[in-house]
Amino acid sequence: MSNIDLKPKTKAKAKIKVERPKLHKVILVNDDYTPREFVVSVLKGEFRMTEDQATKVMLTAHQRGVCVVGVFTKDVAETKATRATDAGRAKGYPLLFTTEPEE
Ligand code: TYC
Repeated sequence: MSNIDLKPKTKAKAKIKVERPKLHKVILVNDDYTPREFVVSVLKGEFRMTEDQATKVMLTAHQRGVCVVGVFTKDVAETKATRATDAGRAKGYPLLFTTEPEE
């Protein structure tokens, strides 16, 4: 029997830095032409909001110019903003949803 220790005395441990993915806001932008009810229907359909939630968000954008609709991973935020904007464009409305990274 050999007494040679084949196991290294120290273990090299790779330190993997795990970072939370940056979240991105979806922002609803006001305009003068898109009907209020249509904005509410898009918010309900694309962002799974209730009538009450959607109405509050729509009114905030209407009164202040913009309103944060929600916060998502970059991919999800961009997909939802594009789909929601396209829903307006399909009806000839200038409805706009943008995204921006959260601080
Ligand atoms: N300002 C629009 C109107 O008076 C309604 C509206 C609200 C449109 C919010 C866009 O993001 C918006 N018909």
